[in-house]
Amino acid sequence: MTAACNPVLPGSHPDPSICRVGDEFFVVTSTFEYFPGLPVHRSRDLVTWELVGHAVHRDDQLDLSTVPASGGLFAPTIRHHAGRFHVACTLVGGRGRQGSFVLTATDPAGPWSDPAWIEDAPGIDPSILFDDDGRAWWCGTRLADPGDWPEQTEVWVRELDLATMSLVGDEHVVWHGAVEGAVWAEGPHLFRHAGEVLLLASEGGTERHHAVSAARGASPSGPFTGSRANPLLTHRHLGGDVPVANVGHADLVDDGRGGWWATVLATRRLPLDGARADALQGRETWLVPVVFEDGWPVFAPGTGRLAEEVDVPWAGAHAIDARSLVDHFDGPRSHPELVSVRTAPGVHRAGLGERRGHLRLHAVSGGLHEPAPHAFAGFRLEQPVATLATVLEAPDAPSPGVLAGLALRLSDRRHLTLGVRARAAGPIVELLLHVDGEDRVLGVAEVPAGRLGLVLEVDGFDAVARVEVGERRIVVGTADLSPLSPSEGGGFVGVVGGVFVVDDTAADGHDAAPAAFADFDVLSLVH
Ligand code: 6LW
Repeated sequence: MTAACNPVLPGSHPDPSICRVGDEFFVVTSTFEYFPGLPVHRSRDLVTWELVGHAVHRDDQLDLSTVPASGGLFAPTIRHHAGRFHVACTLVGGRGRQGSFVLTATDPAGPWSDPAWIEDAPGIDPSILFDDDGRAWWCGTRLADPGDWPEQTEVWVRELDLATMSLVGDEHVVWHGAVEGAVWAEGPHLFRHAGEVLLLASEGGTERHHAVSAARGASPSGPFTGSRANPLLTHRHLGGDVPVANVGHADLVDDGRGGWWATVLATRRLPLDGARADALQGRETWLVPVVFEDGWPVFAPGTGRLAEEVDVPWAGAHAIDARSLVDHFDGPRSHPELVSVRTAPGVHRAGLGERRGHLRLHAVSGGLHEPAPHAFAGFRLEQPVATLATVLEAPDAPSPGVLAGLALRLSDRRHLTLGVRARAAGPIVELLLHVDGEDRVLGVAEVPAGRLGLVLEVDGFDAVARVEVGERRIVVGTADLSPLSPSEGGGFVGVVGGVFVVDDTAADGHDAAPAAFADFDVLSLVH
């Protein structure tokens, strides 16, 4: 088939930005508190995509250790200029350095540079236009001060001096959104097209009212005139009972064959109690065909809606299956898709060498509810139906404060754990749902010490938790996962499923001496 299957980057891959270099396309997405950050995916045909690297792949590039959940690395932009990839992004929150910066690399697989911090660049969602005349222009969005209404933001533009990586010349506020009263004008990108400058920006907020609009002007610094067809792409008028919603944050690329494409973020919606809620995957990356008419982009021509299959006429035939992600922890490096929560030196990678074939996680926090680095390694939940599994040893000796096992994590405030706890009376496996400061016990099973399999079977908003002891399969409990839906639990990130260990006798923070550890034989996420 030659159709791209949407979402082209399933699982939590929000705020996509795309560029083309020769016959290869590159997409970068936002990652918030997760490390490594800012994955770069590559495709030759827009149909099959592979992860080639992360723009944030070293602990010393940026300090994520104290960023809040859904803080950290916000919407990035990727562009290629003078032989180098440039990723512009913003680090939000935490006690380390914040603000906007640029990372560069000649090879998207890395190494990526240290950040070049851009002074006097308030706000978020930076983007760079490398203009035809050799000049470069920076644009971003920030809260309007004073705004005429709350949540009003403004898109601003300044020239970027590439030699010094600093902003020069006058600042130009060019856009507040297409409609009077628009909130959260954001995700701006400037393009040179047919001799004019095209401004693409989203508005309405990243949830139900998300929408993409366009404006045109003679110069990157404006003034810009909006399209009379704005918003050019949205699902907000379709109501909540739709399989795909929250459509926005578009970036554009020409395919070098006369065609145009956009990447956007969108959320799948699944039935819940007679209505729908956002799927656990959160905001994902979708591909949308684009044509230009009278100088304006037309998104999803003929329908104006995102489609699950998008025909790419020049792509070869491919079969695309839902992927399984498996790490047996026996290679020299961990699986490239494996992510950890906040940068925690030595936590998620030190384990590999200590016992070949195992991932050893040292507890660094007392609980996954803490806004701290966690001893956690997981994969994005890419599809609504998935099985997450691991194997570990239930210890003989009691260690009541220590819990180790599987977690489905939406945020610090919302997660499900299936964990082993070693008490004096023998080990137990507990199924716990943590919601806003409260642990709900959904099931407990007594198990013998020794090797155990832990399994979480997820189907939409339902989960079944099992423990496997030899040939025995014991159901520990079932869970309603709807509190982990991003539309219920909030935030910018979808659910990540992985292994973890916590020790509530451990001091907070990653400088503490490791109090406890757990060895995991495998982590598998079968979709
Ligand atoms: C991002 C902004 C947004 O910076 O949400 O959807 C913010 N839009 O553009 C976090 O993803």
